[in-house]
Amino acid sequence: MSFTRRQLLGGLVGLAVVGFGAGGASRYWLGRRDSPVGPVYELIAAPLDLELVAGHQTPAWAFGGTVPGTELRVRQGDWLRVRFVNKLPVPTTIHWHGIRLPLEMDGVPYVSQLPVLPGEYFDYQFRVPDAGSYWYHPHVNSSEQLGRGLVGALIVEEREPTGFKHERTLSLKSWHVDEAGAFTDFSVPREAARGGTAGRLSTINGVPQAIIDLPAGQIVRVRVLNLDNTLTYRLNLPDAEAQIYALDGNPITPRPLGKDYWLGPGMRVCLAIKAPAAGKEISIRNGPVRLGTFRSVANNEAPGAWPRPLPANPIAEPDLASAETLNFNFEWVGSVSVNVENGAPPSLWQINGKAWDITDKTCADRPIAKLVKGKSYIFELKNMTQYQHPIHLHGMSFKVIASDRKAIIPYFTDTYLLGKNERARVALVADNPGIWMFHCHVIDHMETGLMAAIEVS
Ligand SMILES: [Cu+2]
Repeated sequence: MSFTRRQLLGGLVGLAVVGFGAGGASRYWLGRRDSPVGPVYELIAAPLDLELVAGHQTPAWAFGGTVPGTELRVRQGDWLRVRFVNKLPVPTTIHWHGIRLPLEMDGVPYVSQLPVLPGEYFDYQFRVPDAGSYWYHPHVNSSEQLGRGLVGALIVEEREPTGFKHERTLSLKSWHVDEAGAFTDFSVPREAARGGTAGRLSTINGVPQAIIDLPAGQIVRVRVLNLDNTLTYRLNLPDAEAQIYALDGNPITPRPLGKDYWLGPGMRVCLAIKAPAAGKEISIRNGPVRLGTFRSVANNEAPGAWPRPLPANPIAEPDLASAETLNFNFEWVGSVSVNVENGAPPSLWQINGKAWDITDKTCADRPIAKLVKGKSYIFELKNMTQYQHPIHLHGMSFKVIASDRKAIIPYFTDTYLLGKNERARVALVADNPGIWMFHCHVIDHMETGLMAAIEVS
């Protein structure tokens, strides 16, 4: 590493973390609101009473006054500039899931930046290299903060027209609420030791059983984002004409959606759907359970054509012949009683024999692997548990190349859903220096050990 944490934090304190009370906050503003190189957003996180259950209020937390949060849009290659204002009663950060960006913009507390305290703001500014569907969320007390609604879509538009004339974003999230809209526990140790604590009320864009209109006869780009803490959605659209155009932001050669697509927490799938005749409906389902409905609405346009494949993102191709192989074993070490008395989360999961402790600010000082900048690596991912884990890497995308469970058509992603007892191989070029979180995106698993840091220098 070319810096120590102390220097990093010292630099940031002076540079960008500025309390409102400091006076003249605007003089710290680095961008312009009419910036020619990309949009400038002011994004406020604040409490929001929400009617998820009819007739009842749920004390949610929200980005920009909505759940999911304000949909941020920026064009590929441009700068995204977000002044993030914390009006919550707790410290927080924003992590930009799937975006390849500099470490100091990555939103990991005590690694990228200090937590943004109540009443403070932080300016996030970075260039977005890849088009696709991404999302943003805190990386602090994630069970509660994501659980209360702090999730939102970040859409990076292609620089040239793609041929899609219509587009929808569907953010999936299930809420930990009871029949009266009150929050239930976001994390229960005995559930964290299994598949994770599931919410009970499924929503699309914050609405239970949402109805989404589509223009009849048109091909619609439908971005489906799993912003849930826990659930893997077995996404299916019975009888729909649907093609997959991109996985987790990165284009693939279009192929039919098929019977169902397993969309783990944090993952995204970009579909093209041919809307049926006016008045017809398509169920949006998780396995056999209906989450919502597409409804076709009459329109005057000529019938749409299937667009060509989306253009590839500029991700470096790993050199498999020279790549060094690193093994990562994901293990269950459940002992639910540990630590529960003192309020700390139990330690239930490990990567290569090490459990991450979210209460220990020094964990990132002990990276589980050190990669040489510019070199290619193959990660051999071995799931030694009976539960599936959506394995996510910050800062870099990787190419999925093999699995012992299914045929893989190699593709780039930031999150791979590693099945029960599955072994998979992914490859990458370590081209982004920093200390990057490598973790399961079942939030319960991440907060009870299944996280590590990988250093690139
Ligand atoms: Cu997991």
